[in-house]
Amino acid sequence: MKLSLLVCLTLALSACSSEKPQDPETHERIQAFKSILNAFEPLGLMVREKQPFDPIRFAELAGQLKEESRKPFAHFTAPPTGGSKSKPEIWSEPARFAEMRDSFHERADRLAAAAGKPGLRLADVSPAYGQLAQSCKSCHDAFRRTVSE
Ligand code: ASC
Repeated sequence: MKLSLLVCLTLALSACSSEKPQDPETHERIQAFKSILNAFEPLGLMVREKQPFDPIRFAELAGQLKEESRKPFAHFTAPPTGGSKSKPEIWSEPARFAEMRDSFHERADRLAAAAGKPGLRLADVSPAYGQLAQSCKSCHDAFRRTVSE
């Protein structure tokens, strides 16, 4: 009884949504962006002083973020057929997209380099973290929709 109610509700809600099923490349891309967040979020907690600053862990996470930061960009080969927030400008303005991608990678590299210094304090890395976060935001503002299509 409860299960059939849940099935009905799920079907009713999906009928309301115009979202198309996610294509395989979109799925890969989203997974890769989530792997970046797995490093970005705990770094942010330390930068915002919600968690104690642990320089060893900060450097590990910044190294992980640097490595993960490259991965989503292998999964932008073709415009999505569904379930994606990617704007068509990614494919119609590739030079502008590539510039933002490269800037993101430079900032991820700079954060990892800053985090690798001995005797690290929060003040040594928070500006580089802020610049990286700004890079995420600028690219999302330019190239990401607020809802999937
Ligand atoms: C996040 C998230 C983003 C970025 C961005 C940083 O946690 O999901 O898209 O940070 O807001 O400015």
